[in-house]
Amino acid sequence: MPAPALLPRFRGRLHDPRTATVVGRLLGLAILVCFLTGVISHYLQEPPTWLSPHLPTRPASGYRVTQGLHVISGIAAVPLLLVKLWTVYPRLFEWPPVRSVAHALERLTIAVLVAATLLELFMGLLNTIQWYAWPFSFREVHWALAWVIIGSLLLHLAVKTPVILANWRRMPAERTESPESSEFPEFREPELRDEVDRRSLLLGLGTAVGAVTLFTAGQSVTPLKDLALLAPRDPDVGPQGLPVNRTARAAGITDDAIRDWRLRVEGPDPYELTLDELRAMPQHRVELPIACVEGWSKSAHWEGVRIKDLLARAGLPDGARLRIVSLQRRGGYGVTEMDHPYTRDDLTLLALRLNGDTLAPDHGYPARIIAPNRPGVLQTKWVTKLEVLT
Ligand SMILES: Nc1nc2c(c(=O)[nH]1)N[C@H]1C(S)=C(S)[C@@H](COP(=O)(O)O)O[C@H]1N2
Ligand SMILES: [Mo]
Repeated sequence: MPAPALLPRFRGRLHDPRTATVVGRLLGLAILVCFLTGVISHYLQEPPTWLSPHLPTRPASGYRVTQGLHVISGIAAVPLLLVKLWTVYPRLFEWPPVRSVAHALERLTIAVLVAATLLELFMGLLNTIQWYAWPFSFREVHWALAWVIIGSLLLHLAVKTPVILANWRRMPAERTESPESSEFPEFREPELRDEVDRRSLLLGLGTAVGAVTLFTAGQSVTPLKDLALLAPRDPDVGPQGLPVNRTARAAGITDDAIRDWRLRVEGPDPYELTLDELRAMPQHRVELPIACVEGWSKSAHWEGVRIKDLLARAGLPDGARLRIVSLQRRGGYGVTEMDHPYTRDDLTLLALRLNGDTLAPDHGYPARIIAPNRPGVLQTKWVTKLEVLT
């Protein structure tokens, strides 16, 4: 069947399987890193019951690294995906559009893969600038789409294995040793010309990936912080040198609530403490990062009382599973849960001080949680009650 005259014809030489393979490999690597670090983030933030008693609290900065990588690889995937789509988009106009059932299914898989990946990256990017413009839960949809992407990607790779293998290595261009071919580029072998063009394309792509990475990675990679011109967050900007996601005012923390503040610990031997009584308990100093899911992170010095000591005082010397309740009355993350590995860890504090001073109101005054290898969203501020869960 001849193709309708209206269909565009493509003469550009980089819409070929070799270019698609080379770019696809890099994109695949970015997606793999993004997926694995995303799985880690998901399970640290919302562990299923069977996993929650086994979460590792070391390395203490683990989440800072994995979530930093998650956002870095996601951002790098944007130019990679755009170039990959440019390389293969003439396939959209293939004729006939469907050759067999298998071919129809293959095209459908690719449609799902492309749509899901575009939406996933776009949602993620908006999340890093704290724009939750969705009528649905960001986290649930981001998580579900990740599996759609991995499933359709594996199918895509399986179908394309022969093409990928055939193009994995550069074809040695079969030279016909004629003297003109080396002196006059226009007489060179077509394969050789393509290789030169492909190198230019990859150089441009590499520059784009390098630039977006270099100009954003500094929000979590401290040595690059002065280059983070495109990063939504400057890790240095905020009270006590630390960014703030939700301010005390936004969380509805009133002066009255703070004036009457007590810490209540509910366990076998429940008790209440005033701030002065808490300050009279043994204080410990730790250096731990706040690592936000949105990709910024910053290390700080915290001082306060070990959660372990507070639980021992309530008759639970080995730690316990906790519900942590904050003064916050509206919005998410006012109530969080913390399992054994964290509550018995020496580094997990109910922090009263940050970088040498009393906590700023926006950082959770009078008291907040700080724990190792823990997503920022679970480092609860304005804590007022610790409830033992059984
Ligand atoms: N009660 C409460 N605690 C909270 C939040 C919140 O919204 N409410 N935000 C969390 C998030 S998303 C992050 S990244 C950290 C930020 O801590 P910081 O503002 O002290 O830097 O606090 C966490 N603690
Ligand atoms: Mo966060």
